[in-house]
This record gives sequence, C-alpha cells and structure tokens, in this order.
Amino acid sequence: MKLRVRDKIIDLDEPVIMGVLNVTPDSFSGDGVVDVAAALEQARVMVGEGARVIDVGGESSRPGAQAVSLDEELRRVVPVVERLARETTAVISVDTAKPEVAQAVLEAGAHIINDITGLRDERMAGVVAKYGAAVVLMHMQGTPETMQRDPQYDDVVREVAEFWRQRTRRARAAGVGADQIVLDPGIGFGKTMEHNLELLRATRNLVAEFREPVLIGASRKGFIGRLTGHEEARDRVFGTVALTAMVVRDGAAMVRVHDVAANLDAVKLVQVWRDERD
Ligand code: HH2
Repeated sequence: MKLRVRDKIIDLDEPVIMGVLNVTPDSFSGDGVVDVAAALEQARVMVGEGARVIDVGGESSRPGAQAVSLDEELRRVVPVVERLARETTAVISVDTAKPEVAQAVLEAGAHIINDITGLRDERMAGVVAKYGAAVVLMHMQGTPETMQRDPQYDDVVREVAEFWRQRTRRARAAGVGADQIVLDPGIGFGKTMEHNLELLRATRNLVAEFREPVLIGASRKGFIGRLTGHEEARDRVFGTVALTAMVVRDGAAMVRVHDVAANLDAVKLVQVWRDERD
C-alpha cells in the first residue's frame, strides 16, 4: 500500500513512524518546545532515529486545553515548517484543524494535514486537494475543551467507522485522492478508557474493512498510565511500545509517537514476526 503526499510517495508496506513535534508550551506529554531551533533539532533527532513523517503541532489538544488563536498557531508552526522543508527531506505533517493554517503550511512545504476534527470545517478538504496533499481524518467526539466530560456511544467502533466513511466522502468530493487519505480512531478524543480499548481491540477488523491506511495515536496517553500505574506521561513509554507492537501486528500502517527509537524497535520485531509467518 502507498500514500501519495504531494510529490512524494510513502511506502506503507513497512509500518511508518510519525514523530510528534509539539511547538506548544502546554502539551500533555511534557515534550513541547517553543523555539524554532529546538524544534528543528528535535525533528532531526527523530528522523535520525527512523521517523518517516514529522507531525508538527501548534495547538495542544489535551483534554481541557484552550483553543489557540489563528495568529498564534501560525506564528508557532509556519517558521518550523519552512525550515523543515528547506533543510530536511522529512515528510512534513501538520496537526491543525484550521484551513488558514493548512493553507499557510502547505504553501511553506508541508505534505500532510493531520486534522483531528476530520474535516469538521468544510473548507479544509478544498485546501488539502488544492495542494495535492494527504489528510489524516481523525475521529473526535466534541472539542478538546469538553470531550472528556462524559463521552457516550451506542457502539463506538461502528460510530467511528461511519464517521470515517462520511468524512472520506467529503474529502473525495473535494478532490483528495483515494490514495491520499489516512484514517484514525482518535484514541483519547471524547472516549473513556473502555472506548479506547474497544477501538484498539477492533484494529484488525477496521483495517480489514477499510482500504485506506489506519493510523493509531496512543503515545503516552492517560489510559496507558491508568493501566500501568504511571502518573507521569514520560513514564508511559514502555506501555506505549507494547501497544505499538499490538496495533502494528493487527495491521495499523502508521503510529504517531513521541519516542521514535523505542517504538521503531517494536515495529521491526513485529515485521520479523510477520515475515517469518508469511
Ligand atoms: N493525538 C494528539 C494530537 N494529535 N493526531 C492524530 N492523528 N492522532 C492522535 O491520536 C493525536 C493527534 C495528542 O497528543 P500530543 O500531540 O502529544 O499532545 P497535545 O495535543 O497536548 O500537544
């Protein structure tokens, strides 16, 4: 399977590590950086460790996070994308739900728009299509500010699948190619621990049901802390790596993680397991 991102093709036969680069002062994972030089350095380290995509985010989406203004998000993200595009060969993804930010970063050389609202703003699909970029369609119930208050579903897996179908249609109608769409269940976004686990356990079935690649972002998230007894986000790396192994084994094509080297080890071992079996 391949993902077309503007003038580049990402081969998905080897699962892809998307390294998280938060240019925010308040990310839950505790790894946010605020100046361009530090961001560039962090990106270089992640690429050196084997990340094939760098996901730049200028707005924290942790539960309860306040929205960031358009100007502030542009100020945080655009200079980093410009430098990454000029000075590295990394595939650049930008985590944004704002079409104006998408337009600016695509102009600056980004390849993928990671929209955690899955094209809630209808203008977003047109911007992505205009630049021939790829898009991540993530499911979220509510908004980061309110999403964890009391998430409710009749059947979380069916509702996420229906959302993916709907938003894939929206993207395709705007001109985004079938090979330019990535689907993400949005672990922790308007979901209880049980909802997260149901979705993760359904990975294999969801991968079989959809022809688009599936991305899982569970890195250092709260439910891992609850299951392993680690209060601090940075202590949840081992739990994250275990989950990476499981979802990649179940067919996830991409994982979005903070700790590239550790998670790549898991991916490599799962690959050996798969190759042995085939
Ligand atoms: N999770 C976060 C942010 N963006 N994008 C996708 N596609 N999938 C995810 O699961 C996802 C995401 C939250 O993690 P992080 O960026 O580390 O934290 P914060 O939003 O606080 O910056």
